[in-house]
Amino acid sequence: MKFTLPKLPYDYNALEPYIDAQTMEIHHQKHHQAYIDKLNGVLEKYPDLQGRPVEELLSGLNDLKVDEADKKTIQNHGGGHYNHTLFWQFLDPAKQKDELLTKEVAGTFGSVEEFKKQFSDSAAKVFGSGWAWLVRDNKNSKLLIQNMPNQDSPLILGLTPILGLDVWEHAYYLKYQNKRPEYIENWWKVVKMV
Ligand code: MN3
Repeated sequence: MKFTLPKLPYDYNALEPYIDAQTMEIHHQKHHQAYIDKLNGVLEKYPDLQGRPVEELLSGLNDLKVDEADKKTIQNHGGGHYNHTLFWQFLDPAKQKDELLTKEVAGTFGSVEEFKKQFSDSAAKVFGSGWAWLVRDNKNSKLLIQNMPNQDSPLILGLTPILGLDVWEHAYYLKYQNKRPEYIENWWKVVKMV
């Protein structure tokens, strides 16, 4: 069974004016689709890995019996597929809140505003392409902010993603050009959970 592009739970223009329809459409149909195609492509060589959930491929990456180059392809494109699948779900024109998470975030970081400030600062500091994540450390269940380069999934480090922000230029360049901090600030206006 091959991986397929998940449908968005809203229209491409639903996040206007903060994230524009053209960016959403290209990001979903071209970028996300390309990660899926390359992931499916590399798995053609490994029938025993086909049908395994992408979470399992990523969290067990180091134990996969595959060539090093193919492992890197699974890390990059499996991560790309997994990260983007989550990213679409983090966005919500209706901005529904998760009260329990909001409470925990406030408890961990001092306040929701302080969390947003720390998360935004972290996202602004990603050098080149990557993501900022709010994750839960599987070792102690604590929340923390963690930047990841490229499409590396937090799962690789034993961290469970809770909320993530794509700061690759393809996520914002059409509308924001070099103004990543402005994109980050506006992203909070269409994100759910906190
Ligand atoms: Mn992206």
